[in-house]
Amino acid sequence: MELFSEQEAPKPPFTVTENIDYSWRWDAKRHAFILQVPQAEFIYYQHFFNSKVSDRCVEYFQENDTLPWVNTDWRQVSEDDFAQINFQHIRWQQEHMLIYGNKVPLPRLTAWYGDAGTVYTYSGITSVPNPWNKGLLYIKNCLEQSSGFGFNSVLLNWYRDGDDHMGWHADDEVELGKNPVIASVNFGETRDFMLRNNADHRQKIVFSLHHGTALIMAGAVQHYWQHSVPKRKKSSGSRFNLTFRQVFNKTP
Ligand SMILES: O=C(O)CCC(=O)C(=O)O
Repeated sequence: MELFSEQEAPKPPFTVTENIDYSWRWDAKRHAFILQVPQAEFIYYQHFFNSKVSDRCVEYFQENDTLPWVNTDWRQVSEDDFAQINFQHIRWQQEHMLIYGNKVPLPRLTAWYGDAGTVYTYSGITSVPNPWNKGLLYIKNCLEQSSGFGFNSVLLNWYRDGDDHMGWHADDEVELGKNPVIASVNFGETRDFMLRNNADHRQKIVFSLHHGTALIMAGAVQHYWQHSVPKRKKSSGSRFNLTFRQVFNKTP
């Protein structure tokens, strides 16, 4: 090791199209990249959880009384069979949405957890919270301690393979307040998380979210930017994404 060598700042692990007026810095204290773009700030922890914790989370989310979590091709499990499986920790649901009057399954599995009363409605689906469990509280506490933000609920998304995805949208539901802070953590397969500016859809940001990453979205991002997780044919395994949120108008 060279004496007095300067520590090199890590390279930014995201791509931003040239037409965006942006700046970024490495926050050595938080061990995170801070990316600033018009009307939004992102805090990106490239290694938020180590591989031991991240691997355990992948296992924890799938533990059940019917199928092994390592080799199961979840895509092949029918909706009816899936509904019979008793997951030990997470109450996964196959939700449906209405498209032109037809009921179609969401292209992923979901679960909603939170403090009592944190009812959340998105894509016409109203979710009543499951009570917190040990694993989710552990993740929530880690995020709260590192970021200084507080959260009272979490939406879990299970992308079984590269066909599962999430279309362009913003988390701008009224119950999340004016400028919601949303913290996303990621386990399993790497998938791209994309943002585009509402004005022309030509300004784009891409975070490649791998096992153990955390990404916090803050500022007015939900009013000026949409995000999505596109299909990726080459991705064959499961990815778990958890977005921690603060729901304000709790129902009694
Ligand atoms: O899976 C992701 O990274 C994004 C999830 C998301 O957009 C959402 O829950 O609103």
